[in-house]
Amino acid sequence: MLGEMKAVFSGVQPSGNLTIGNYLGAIKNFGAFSEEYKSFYCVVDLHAITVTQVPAELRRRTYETLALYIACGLDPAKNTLFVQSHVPAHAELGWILDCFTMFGELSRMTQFKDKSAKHAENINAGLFTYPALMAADILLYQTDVVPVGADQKQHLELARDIAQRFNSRFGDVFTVPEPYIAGTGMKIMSLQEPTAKMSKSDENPNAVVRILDPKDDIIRKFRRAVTDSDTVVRFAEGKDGINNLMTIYSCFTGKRLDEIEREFDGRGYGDFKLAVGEACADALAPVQSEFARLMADKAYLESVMRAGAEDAARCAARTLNKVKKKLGFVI
Ligand code: AQP
Repeated sequence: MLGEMKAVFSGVQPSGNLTIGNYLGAIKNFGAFSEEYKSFYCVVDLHAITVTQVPAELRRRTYETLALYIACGLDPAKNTLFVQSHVPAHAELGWILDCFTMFGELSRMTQFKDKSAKHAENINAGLFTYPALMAADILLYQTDVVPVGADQKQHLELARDIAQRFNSRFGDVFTVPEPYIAGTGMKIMSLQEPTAKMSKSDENPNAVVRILDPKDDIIRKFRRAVTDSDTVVRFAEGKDGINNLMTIYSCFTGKRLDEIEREFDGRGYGDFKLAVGEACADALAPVQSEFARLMADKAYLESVMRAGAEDAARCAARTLNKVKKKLGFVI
């Protein structure tokens, strides 16, 4: 709780062009909290540099991610939208929480194992301690709810453990956050390797549908999606490709899985893939046009990020001061 209100926090890394996994698993669900929660949505650029970034691209994607937040329906008047590095309290509490996070806990994080396998040349300390910084992001705002995709569940459990560990030593300093993982949108898989998560940094362009992809590309990528040798549109074990496409179709149309099975009964995969592509492109079209309008007005985006950072810094300072006092720092 932040004062009288419940708080929600989430973030997206500006580490690539955002995918429909980021959209369905995270951003699309953020707006639901705006009315009743004090809402903080952050572009987490400090997290992005755990992997090598090209500076000009990181800068561009930071603006783009903020513009996408707004284009996806987050009204800056009702949501605090900001850039992580604009609020130094994140890095400061991140360091403090490093000292309350165990080496063994961090070693068990599957994202660390996956990313260090993928970036063997750059297994840096930040990649390892990423979950402690993520805990700081969340705990600074006395967050009650964190809307995330299922891939972030393990990090969120660690944030809860860190909060409880700190609270049990120093009293009730942090709200212990709960994850909010949206129904079928929880984990969108790669279109080319449907047992692996769809990731914005995937190098295979056909594996990933991006929020800003033109309609023709979206349709083409779904047409090429890996399925199976069966011909029935049915959600079942061993049909990872079809299960993923059904999940995506369900998220974009609101149809249940059994309704989808009935709709495509007796029709081939070709028809189904085209329908998924069209539903996806149609749903993203208004987001894309709003995004283009916003990106043409950098001054507006800068005013949003400045106001957001001021508000976030004010709220974060209250928690950080409390933490410092508890630790015995002279403030
Ligand atoms: N495939 C996915 N399905 C559902 N949710 C997803 N999210 C990411 N991919 C999927 C959710 O999007 C939010 C922001 O993710 P992030 O930017 O913090 O980083 P990530 O989880 O590491 O996402 P990527 O796309 O895989 O980025 P890269 O390639 O840079 O590592 C989170 O809530 C996440 O759960």
